[in-house]
Amino acid sequence: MAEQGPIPASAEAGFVFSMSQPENPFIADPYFQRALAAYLPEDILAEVVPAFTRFAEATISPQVKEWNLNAERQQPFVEKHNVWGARHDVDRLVTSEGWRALRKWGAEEGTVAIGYETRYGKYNRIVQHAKNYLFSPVSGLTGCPLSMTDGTARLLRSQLPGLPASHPFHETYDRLTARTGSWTSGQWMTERPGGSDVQNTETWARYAPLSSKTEGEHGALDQGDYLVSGFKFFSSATDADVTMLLAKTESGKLSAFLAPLTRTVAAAEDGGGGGTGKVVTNGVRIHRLKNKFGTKQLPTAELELKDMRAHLVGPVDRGVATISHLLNVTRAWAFVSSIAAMRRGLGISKQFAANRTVFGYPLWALPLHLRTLADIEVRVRGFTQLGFFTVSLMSFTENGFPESGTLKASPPLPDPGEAATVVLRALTAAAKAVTSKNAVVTMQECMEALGGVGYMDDPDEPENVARALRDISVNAIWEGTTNVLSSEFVRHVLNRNHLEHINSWLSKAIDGVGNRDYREALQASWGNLYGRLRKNKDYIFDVLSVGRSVMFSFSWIVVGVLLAWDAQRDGDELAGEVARRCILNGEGGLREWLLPDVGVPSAAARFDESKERAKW
Ligand code: UCC
Ligand code: FAD
Repeated sequence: MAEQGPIPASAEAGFVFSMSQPENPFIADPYFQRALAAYLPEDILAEVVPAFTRFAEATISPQVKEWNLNAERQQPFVEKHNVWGARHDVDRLVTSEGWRALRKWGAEEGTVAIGYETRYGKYNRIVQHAKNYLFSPVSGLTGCPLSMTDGTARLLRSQLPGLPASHPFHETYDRLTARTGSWTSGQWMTERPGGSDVQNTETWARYAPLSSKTEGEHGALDQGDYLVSGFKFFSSATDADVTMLLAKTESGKLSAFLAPLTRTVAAAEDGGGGGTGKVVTNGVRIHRLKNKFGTKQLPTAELELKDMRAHLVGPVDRGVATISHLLNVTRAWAFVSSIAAMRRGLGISKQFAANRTVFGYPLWALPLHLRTLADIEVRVRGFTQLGFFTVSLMSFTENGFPESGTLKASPPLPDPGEAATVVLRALTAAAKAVTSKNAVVTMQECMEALGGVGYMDDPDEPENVARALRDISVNAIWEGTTNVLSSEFVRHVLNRNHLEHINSWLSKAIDGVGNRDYREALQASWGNLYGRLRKNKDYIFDVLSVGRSVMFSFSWIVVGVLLAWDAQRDGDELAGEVARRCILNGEGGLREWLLPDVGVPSAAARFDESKERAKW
């Protein structure tokens, strides 16, 4: 009898790859812990580390997984009419139970509230965004409405001083910042003629105060003095309680408004029709929900507005300046979520590389694959520093700067006041743009690192890199595209004395870098960029044409400085190697957008084959 050969594989038999169970994402992320230790004082760190460990454990619980799967499987839809064909008083946007549960959980866990509570004092934004970093990858995109809620709260807080206690903004602010029974807010800016250039807005607001006022569903918020009509092309918080929006007034200029999405009919407007007290739409009709590449859990809609009763926020004709308070907050959420996604993608790729065998070697042991992952590690560490430095500055500009010496390991901060505000605005735009753009490239690399399985888009798979790539791609578009933020960056940096404020801070930070090679490389790069910006200050159009390179070069230099400070704080060997690769080799990804002759002074040497080939 012939000897039986190996059993051929079948669907039931043969090799099946298996990934290990996800680990607690806080424990499995030592670099994030290291970064937090630089930006938080010891007493707060001691309190939040156990809390974050518990929260991170919850993020991988079966319950949270189920909510995410449910949000992914049951996409939102709208019921507009009853069976007889009559339009409902309020369009019924139906979202999944999982999506609603995730949003409620996020609010209760304080992803918005921590930024307004006093518990962490000056450091509240850092703790808040550290929590968001853990929440974001499992948030089912509920970070989107929560971020806009945060932004609206920040904006309203700036308006509260001087308003009587009975003014509805007080209650709205309290609701937006509450952990339970909280409201969410939308942000309606984008219209068909343009979302980057909001001056093209076709929505108008007419001053039409009510003759007598009856408090409604949202208290006095229901009784705004303006009636707003128009068409909003993108609304991601279609099921919000309230929204901030832009509209033109009589002057033809933009103003900012706050309105509830539903309201109670007041006696003054009912005209004896028996409708007083009835809850109706506040003039909002859902035209349709969008079909999107990703973010499918999120109910993004086109909205028709007809006589939406709204309150003016901030001075009339100052709509963009007013709503920019909101924009800067949501942009921070965007970059934190981009950084978190990259770290999660890299974690999955590393886990896969540890378990997969190719050509007789474990995947991680192949130098080219290892280099690919190491490059991402440099990038993620750099962006973690950039993101949390920016968030720290946001926290301190809002709450006051720490006493000198409290943060022993933190890089130098700009001076409080105007200098800090100028640096913060530059960093917020740059961090949002560069991390979001890099997140797209990085998630694609993480997908490729898993081979064909990386491309699978199985809704039941929680570690679904394909979905993460689809979802994260939007970060480079919403809240300002890469080029729009580059333009915002250039215009801001070249405005008045802003470049000098930035130079004072950055030069001080670079001068404090102990390693001579790093310091000289950074001085050369920044000296070059600063000199070119100063020389071309009056040629803004020319600088705008290379705005993307300017912003990426600046970001690369800041990332290098922050990594150098990270390395020198305790001489950690790995941190030193990451700083070296970033500063001297330009590794980590930012180099792709550098202005020629600005970045990576040693790059020229790298192409001097006789010197460098042996080191590759
Ligand atoms: O996409 C959206 C929501 C999606 C959900 C978000 C989720 C995020 C996190 C998710 C986590 C999972 S809402 C739509 C977002 N749309 C945008 O971001 C618009 C993009 N376009 C721009 O940013 C443009 O640069 C504009 C609209 C700001 C430019 O408009 P203008 O009309 O040209 O205005 P100016 O001249 O640039 O600015 C007018 C004033 C100036 O002040 P003054 O008059 O005193 O000189 C500016 O300095 O506003 C000031 N200003 C700012 N101030 C403008 N931008 C800022 C800023 N960022 N910070 C402070
Ligand atoms: P455009 O402004 O037409 O831009 C087209 C191209 O022109 C872009 O590549 C842009 O970079 C480029 N461009 C524009 N200006 C310049 C310039 N000065 N220099 C160089 N290049 C330039 N908006 C809201 O208001 N609320 C929401 O809730 C909301 N949710 C969204 C959800 C999703 C899923 C998406 C995809 C978008 C959402 N948006 C929302 C809209 C988003 O903010 C806009 O799409 C974005 O701001 C870009 O505007 P636009 O689509 O009009 O593109």
